[in-house]
Amino acid sequence: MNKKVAELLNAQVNKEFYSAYLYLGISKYFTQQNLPGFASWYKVQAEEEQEHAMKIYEYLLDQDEDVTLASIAEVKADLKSPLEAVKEADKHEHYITGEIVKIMDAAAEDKDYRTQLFLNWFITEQEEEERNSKDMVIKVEMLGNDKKNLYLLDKEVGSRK
Ligand code: OFO
Repeated sequence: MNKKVAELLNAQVNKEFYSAYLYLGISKYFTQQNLPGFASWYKVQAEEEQEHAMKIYEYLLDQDEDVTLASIAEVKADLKSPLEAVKEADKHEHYITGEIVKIMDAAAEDKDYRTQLFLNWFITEQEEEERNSKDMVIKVEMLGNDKKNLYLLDKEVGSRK
């Protein structure tokens, strides 16, 4: 594998673990706000992000590449409202999509078809995650100002397995 592609994939392992960390932070915020449905939704999301990290980790090892397990950045814990929390997640998903595209570009430049095929899964996944995070922002924007509506929304959101 081309060195640049391997480095970008390595860095992405870290970014996916950071995503898990970020979502755990958001889940914690919602737990502390007594909104267990949202807390559970973001905890499930944190678990999914760990799976994404492991997918890339395993792919690198399968290709006989090394994996650097660098430290994961701290998550700043100063969320001030449910809307800010869901917007933070939405912004992050767009950032991650951009990072996946960068790796795809590097793999395409190197005619690394195997990595492009591998990354297709992530492109599809990001499309779904951007849609989900945007939906969440729209719902909280519409209903989040009213305590009763937020309570009902929390019940709905909490049904995610
Ligand atoms: Fe890793 O799926 Fe979004 O960020």
